[in-house]
Amino acid sequence: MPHPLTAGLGVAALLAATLPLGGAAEPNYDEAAVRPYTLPDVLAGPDGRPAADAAAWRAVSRPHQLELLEKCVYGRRLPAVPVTVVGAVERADVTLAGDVKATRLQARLRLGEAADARAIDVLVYLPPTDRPVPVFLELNVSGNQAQHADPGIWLSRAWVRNDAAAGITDHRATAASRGARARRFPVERMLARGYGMATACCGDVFPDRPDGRPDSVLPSLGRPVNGGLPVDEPGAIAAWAWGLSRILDWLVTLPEVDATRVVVVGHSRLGKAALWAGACDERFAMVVSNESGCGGAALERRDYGETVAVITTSFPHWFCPAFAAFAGREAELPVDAHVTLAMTAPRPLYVASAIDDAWADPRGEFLAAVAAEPAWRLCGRVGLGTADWPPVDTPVGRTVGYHVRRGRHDLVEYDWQRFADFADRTLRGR
Ligand code: GTR
Repeated sequence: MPHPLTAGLGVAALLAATLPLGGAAEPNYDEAAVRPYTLPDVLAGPDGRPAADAAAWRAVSRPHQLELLEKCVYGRRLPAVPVTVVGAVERADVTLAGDVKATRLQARLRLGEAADARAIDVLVYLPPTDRPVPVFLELNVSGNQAQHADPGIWLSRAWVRNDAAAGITDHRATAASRGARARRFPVERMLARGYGMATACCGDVFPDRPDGRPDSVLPSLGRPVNGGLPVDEPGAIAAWAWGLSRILDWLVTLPEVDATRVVVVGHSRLGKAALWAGACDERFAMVVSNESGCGGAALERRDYGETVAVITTSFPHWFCPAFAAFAGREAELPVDAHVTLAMTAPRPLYVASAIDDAWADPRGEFLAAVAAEPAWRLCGRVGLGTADWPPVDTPVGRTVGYHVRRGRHDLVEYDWQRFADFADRTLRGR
């Protein structure tokens, strides 16, 4: 049954019906003031009854829950299109810092066959090996050239957010931004652990601004860009997730890549996209959310940190229009973040928080992972396996991993090392 808030109403009516706050209320940071809440059953099928076994979860409950997420949060899934390499894949043997040998691949992928199909530049580093390697795939915000100081990386052509410190002005990548974000993308250390690293700029798929839709992939997929959008119309997060799947289409054709062990990882807004990519595309063998917060791994019903009202006001282009209608009425959402997380089951999922990142609600991210446990249990696995929020810098979990790192909102070496530890154990049996 369609949810009353998403059935038959126009966006204008929905939004008009949804201004209980008189603007966005101040976010709550007081643990004692968190109102009690009840989460929807993560295993429920359309009749409200929980799946009794893994087969019923797969056949009935999971598709139902996925559809609720489409309708209320991220928008309808976008169809796959043929992906072609523009020109040729550029392959180079490079020596990185610390005398680390690597193969660097760069490719411009054309996404689809429409006249207005868009292209995305993908950068891949692989360790020297004669066997296919598992690869971490991450979208970036500032262009591939910002991910590493390697002067051979193509300068991004995407619209990127201005970052004066990184030499990005006028929304265009410049040589001054080379390596500006390298701290967040430790290629040498991950290669040393036997993993490939792949990245592409989210701006190639959907420029991250409220009016980015006409310059995104969406018109080439026949999606509307102007006027009243359908309430379940996909936004930037859905487009980024779709872009991750199209990159995967190409990655799995590379002989050096282990197609059964591609991990999708994302930080913050791109952590939300990584979760949705993993939900929509089960070819991703493992999913990593780093501090994805509201609209990602953090429970919406827990009124702590960023709220639906704030996020849909600041970033009206990220979610489907229906999501904004739940501002101030999160209890009416038929899903919550635990359902988003459960979409990864029975595959391995890692959720990472940072203790000073109150905006993303670290505890709410942990509690969502706890509440997602039944999905793994039904599939015969242990998910997180604990309901006790661990101390800082103390990873926990089995098929679902979790840590809360000391420090602020960021993606640092500590996080990557834990992702690699978890992938070693869950994907490589080490
Ligand atoms: C914030 C936003 C968060 C998170 C963050 C980021 O402004 O409110 O939900 O996405 O940006 O992406 O760094």
